[in-house]
Amino acid sequence: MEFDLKKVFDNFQIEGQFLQAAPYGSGHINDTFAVEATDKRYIFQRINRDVFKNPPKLMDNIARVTRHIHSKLESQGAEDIDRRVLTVIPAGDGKDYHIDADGNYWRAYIFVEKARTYDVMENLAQAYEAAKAFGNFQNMLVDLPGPALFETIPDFHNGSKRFQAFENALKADVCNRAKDAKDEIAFLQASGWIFDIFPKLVEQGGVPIRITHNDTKINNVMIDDKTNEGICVIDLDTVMPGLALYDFGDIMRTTLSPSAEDEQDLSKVFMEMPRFEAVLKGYLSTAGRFLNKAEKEHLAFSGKMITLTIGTRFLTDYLAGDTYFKVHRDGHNLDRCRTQFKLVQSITENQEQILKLVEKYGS
Ligand code: ADP
Ligand code: GN1
Ligand code: MG
Repeated sequence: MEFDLKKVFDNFQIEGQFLQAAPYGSGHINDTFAVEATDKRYIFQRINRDVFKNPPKLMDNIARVTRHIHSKLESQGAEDIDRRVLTVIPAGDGKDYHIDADGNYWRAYIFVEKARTYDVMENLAQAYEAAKAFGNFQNMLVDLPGPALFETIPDFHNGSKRFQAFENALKADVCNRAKDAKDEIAFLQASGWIFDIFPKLVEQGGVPIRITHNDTKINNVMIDDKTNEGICVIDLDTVMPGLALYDFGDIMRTTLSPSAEDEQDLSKVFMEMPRFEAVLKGYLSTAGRFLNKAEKEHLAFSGKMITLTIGTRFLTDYLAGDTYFKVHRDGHNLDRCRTQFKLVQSITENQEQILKLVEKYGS
């Protein structure tokens, strides 16, 4: 789909003049563009309406969260604040978004310069810093005033519902693809029992609902080019009530293996213990301030849980005909599912050692 970015740009309160725009990044959900203007660079995003049903409320969440972090950083005397938290640019009418003539919802952020995102962590220091940044992000939102944030995607990490959606997609098998995913289907069907564990912990009162990011994939944190610091947490569409455990689980999912999420050679997909140690230490260095005992104890299990859940979503989308995640080749979602399930197996094989490290650093 082609968009007139200059026209979109002109609907935002930006002093500079539009120069050029190009598609940017490797996110699976929104349409993202880097826009160069005469004053500075911006990120423009067309919000995915199939995924996010209520963009105004979503943008209200993001405005509240970014303003809160902004004022916190200000009171701490932090420098470079617009590289440390996303800055939402208001549209001409003062709203946090602009609706174009075709009904598309657009938003604009200041481009976080001299930093980048990585789909795969290049070294342990980056892994540590990224995990630390996500923990810090949660920590800064512990005292967000006002009513609960809007749930932008209901039941986002509800594994039982994700499993149910998989079963429905399998039954319908609209693209006749189940025959190509027999092993993955069998693996998942044997693992369905896992999904009840975290919701039960919440029900029993041990694990609290907090304000969490809910999409702590490693390419959702910008790493400073010079210092390697996790300078800015981005992709705030799913910041809403959730479990800290899911956030740590997704950090594990996207850092433990040296391979890409869509690696086709599964022999390259396995967890490396030093990577786990780095993210555990990084996350606890900030989140350790507010996590309770039950949360800390269950960190060890969170990676397996979320990796299975995301694998389930990839498999479901493959069976349903690739309607949710952006795909760039045939079988892309199945490839992604396979890496997730392979990683689940690898985590399971290393569970004892994982538990030992959690006991060492988390108690
Ligand atoms: P999606 O929801 O599709 O994953 P993201 O919000 O994560 O979209 O953005 C996609 C990519 O665009 C990110 O991984 C990052 O590389 C880049 N990006 C997003 N926001 C900014 C920003 N403010 N400054 C610089 N790069 C950004
Ligand atoms: C999506 O938006 P992005 O690419 O950072 C997805 C996550 C998945 C992830 C898998 C809103 O994240 O839940 O874990 O893909 N985001 C949404 O790579 O569904
Ligand atoms: Mg993203």
